[in-house]
Amino acid sequence: MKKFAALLALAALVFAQDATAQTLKTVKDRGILNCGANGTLAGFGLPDAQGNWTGLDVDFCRAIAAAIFNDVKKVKFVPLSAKDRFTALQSGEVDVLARNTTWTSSRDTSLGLNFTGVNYYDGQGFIVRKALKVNSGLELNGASVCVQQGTTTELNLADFFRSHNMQLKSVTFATANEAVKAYDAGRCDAYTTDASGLYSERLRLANANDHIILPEIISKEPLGPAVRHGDEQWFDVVKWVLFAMINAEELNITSKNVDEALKSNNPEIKRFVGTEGNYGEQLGLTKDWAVRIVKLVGNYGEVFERNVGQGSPLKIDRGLNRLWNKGGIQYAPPIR
Ligand SMILES: N[C@@H](CCC(=O)N[C@@H](CS)C(=O)NCC(=O)O)C(=O)O
Repeated sequence: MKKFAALLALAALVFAQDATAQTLKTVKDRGILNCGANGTLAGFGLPDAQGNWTGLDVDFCRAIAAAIFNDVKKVKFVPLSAKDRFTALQSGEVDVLARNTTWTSSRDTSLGLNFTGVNYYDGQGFIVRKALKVNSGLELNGASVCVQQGTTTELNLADFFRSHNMQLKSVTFATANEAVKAYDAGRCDAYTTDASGLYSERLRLANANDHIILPEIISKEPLGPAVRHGDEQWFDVVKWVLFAMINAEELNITSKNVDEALKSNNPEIKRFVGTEGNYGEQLGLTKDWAVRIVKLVGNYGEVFERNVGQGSPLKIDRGLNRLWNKGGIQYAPPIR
């Protein structure tokens, strides 16, 4: 009887997993990927007046669509606030969340999410008016700091001041827009967020040159895409789309030369482009899954430079986001 109950429990578990492990099929049947994005952060996720979206995270969702549909238009971008982003993913409103979201232990466990990697290694910083004559975050004792609710930023800010025995007057806002406006209007001495966000938001200040970004980086903010717990296949697909973009850069495969790569005799390149092995099929995709990504969206370096690097108004240095063999920490497991 005990054996039977155990068998029943196992069957229920298998069924439950099977019942939820449907995201790739759902997306294919629907013919469109629902991508939870930032709707107001230049460089990461932002639509223009015509509704054309750009950004590092936006391009990541396009890469998933390229791998599945061979068509980057098959993505619906759902703009999400910091506060609402996790419920949108948990409830199934979006298939993937790619919205400058920090990978933390509680989000990875109790929120029921799986982070699929890191598409931007970031850290939290401060911006202040030059007129304040402050050169370090450690000189901010007693300062008022504008910050956004529902973020790791809010928590790190409190930690930083407490650990340095400094008095903090935090002024919180629901959106970055409100927080930046308040800072620009002089309601706070400083504004704090992920350093990438500081570069982006600085573009919106009335006189960007009147402000400086302080040198301290007070936290680790590994930003990455996330999916729901309970669907291993979908987790693998989203994870390997990111790894394919990073591997493409390492193999010097770009959107410009990917057709040449199809003729290569290099075994690593052959596995990448699908002229050897069935690595795409193993993911539930096609042989040319990675070629589609690079051809239609680009490799990681191309996407970085276009959205946040030298080809963008943000002009952020690659820094930690250089490949592991070029002095950074971006690293992807091999396709084999
Ligand atoms: N990486 C942090 C912060 C993410 C975040 O939401 N940052 C703000 C400031 S850069 C933002 O994107 N706000 C956009 C908005 O509220 O529209 C986290 O995951 O909690």
